[in-house]
Amino acid sequence: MIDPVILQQGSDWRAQAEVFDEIFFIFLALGTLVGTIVVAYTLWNVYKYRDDGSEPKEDFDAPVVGELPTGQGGPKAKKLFLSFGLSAIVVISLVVYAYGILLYVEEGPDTADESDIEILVEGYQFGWEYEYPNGHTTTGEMVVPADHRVNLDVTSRDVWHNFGSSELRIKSDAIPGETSEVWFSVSSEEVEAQGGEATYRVECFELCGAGHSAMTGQITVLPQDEWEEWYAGTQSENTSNIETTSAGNAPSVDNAIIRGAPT
Ligand SMILES: [Cu+2]
Repeated sequence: MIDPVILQQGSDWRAQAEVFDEIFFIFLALGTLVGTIVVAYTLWNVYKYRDDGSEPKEDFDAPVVGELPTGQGGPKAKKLFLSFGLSAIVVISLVVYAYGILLYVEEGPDTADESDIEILVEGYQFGWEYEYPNGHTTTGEMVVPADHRVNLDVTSRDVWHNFGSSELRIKSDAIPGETSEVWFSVSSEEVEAQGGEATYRVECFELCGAGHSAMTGQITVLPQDEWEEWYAGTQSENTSNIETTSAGNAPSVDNAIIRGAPT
């Protein structure tokens, strides 16, 4: 069903979590560096130009309120243009870098399309229903294979919801009558590291009613072969050990809350 060669390429993809962690680290590091320089330079000037009771030097060219401290091309002008220039370089580099890397987050890795898993996610008050390509549906728990790009088409049955998993760094509006797309991929190394089955908490990120806080779910990532076995079992009705429900048959609020409760 799925080409193992294509699967192998998948392990080189970068997960959104890695990308966002990198962006966070670079902004934190640069922010700390620039902040340290600015604060240190300020303190140094406070010390250097402190009032020590002596008479001011006559040739001291003090800044004047309401005037740019450019001097006449003197040392102050150099400082001004140096600080503007360095700031511009830092800011422009960050914009270009962040924009480029966020395009990857938006588009995702290039894949051979047949290896992608397409899942329809439908939010309802108060839970999540997932529909797989073969028409099988689960509620609460989404089961996907490792090393594949998983494309989610997110929509809602009733009011505005927002589907997301903090650990996977994915988040997408769930709006009635509209579909928003988001993708994710979990490597088999990560699945192994989590003991042969990786799980991620899913939450609703849009206040949608009384049961909003209980509107949780789970993404379970299985190794390729285990997932194929599970998926094959879903082809025939009700053979899966995952709770199933037919589309359009919305579970009651009470049931959803019980299911969403931590176990
Ligand atoms: Cu919701």
